[in-house]
Amino acid sequence: MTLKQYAALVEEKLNELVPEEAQRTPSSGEIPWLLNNAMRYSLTAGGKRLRPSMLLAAADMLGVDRAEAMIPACALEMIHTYSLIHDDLPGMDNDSMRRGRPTNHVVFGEGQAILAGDGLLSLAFELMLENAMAYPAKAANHNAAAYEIALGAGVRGMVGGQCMDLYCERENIRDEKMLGYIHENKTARMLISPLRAAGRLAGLAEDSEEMQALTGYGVNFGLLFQAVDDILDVVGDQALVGKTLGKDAESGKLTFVTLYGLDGAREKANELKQRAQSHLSVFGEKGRFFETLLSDMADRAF
Ligand code: GRG
Repeated sequence: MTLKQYAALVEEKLNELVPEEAQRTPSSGEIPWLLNNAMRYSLTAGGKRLRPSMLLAAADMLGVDRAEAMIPACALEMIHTYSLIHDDLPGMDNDSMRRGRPTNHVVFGEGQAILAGDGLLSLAFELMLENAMAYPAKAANHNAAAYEIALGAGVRGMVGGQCMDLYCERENIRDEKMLGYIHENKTARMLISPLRAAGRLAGLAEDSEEMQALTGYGVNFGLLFQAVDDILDVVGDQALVGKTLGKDAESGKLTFVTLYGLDGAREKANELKQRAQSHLSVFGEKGRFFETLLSDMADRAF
């Protein structure tokens, strides 16, 4: 299976989980149409579905039933979409384009956009807990998978990283160690958690060779993803990337490029690619999806 094929499965399930609703006064227990449609607006705006596809591909690689992995995968995409909606708000990155469309707050207003983000975040956990209850014999694995996703998304992960990112931008702090913390948490943790969540669904022990390899690949792939994002902000084509470019330099943001220069950032990207690659040997042929993903990601920076 390719990334496109996994993404198509995710797309179909997301459409089923959050279908378009007509305007009417909500009955108790229903999602109000406005909240539903604001969540759906960003959720179905055509992202790459990278995180859920990684979860499904890792689940396949580890022999987990794909039907069991589908809800954690979609939940991860909901959390990622919430983070994009909130990141684009005037109080954060203040952006008007995302996934090739006007941002959520431009269309629905700031208050509703905040709620659309809150809604996607809580719906993700509602669905994962419901899914865990649907597989009582494997509830421990499902809970552990949801725990990995909570860790990656939360105060010890993406939210923590975003907090320090905002702080450094406002205080004009440019320090390599802080940059490492921000990238690892704001970006990489949401790319590590799909792999670790799949490992948990498969019942892997923390100290197993596979879990360590999944984590090692995820850390390096996640940092590579950020390095590529930073490089594309300088040399990318806005129509292809689907968001406003050139903002990092304008805002004095701490990035791989502002810290190491363009050539230095490309060198780092190459190192990260090699390191991620080194963790795949344990999976042999079954790791092919992740090998291709790595090359495709790295190639975007050169
Ligand atoms: C608001 C808690 C909170 C966190 C925001 C999303 C985010 C964290 C910051 C956005 C800044 C940024 C560009 C980070 C780089 C990593 C990233 C999340 C890129 C976008 O992800 P893609 O390329 O997007 O997977 P699509 O649209 O394809 O899903």
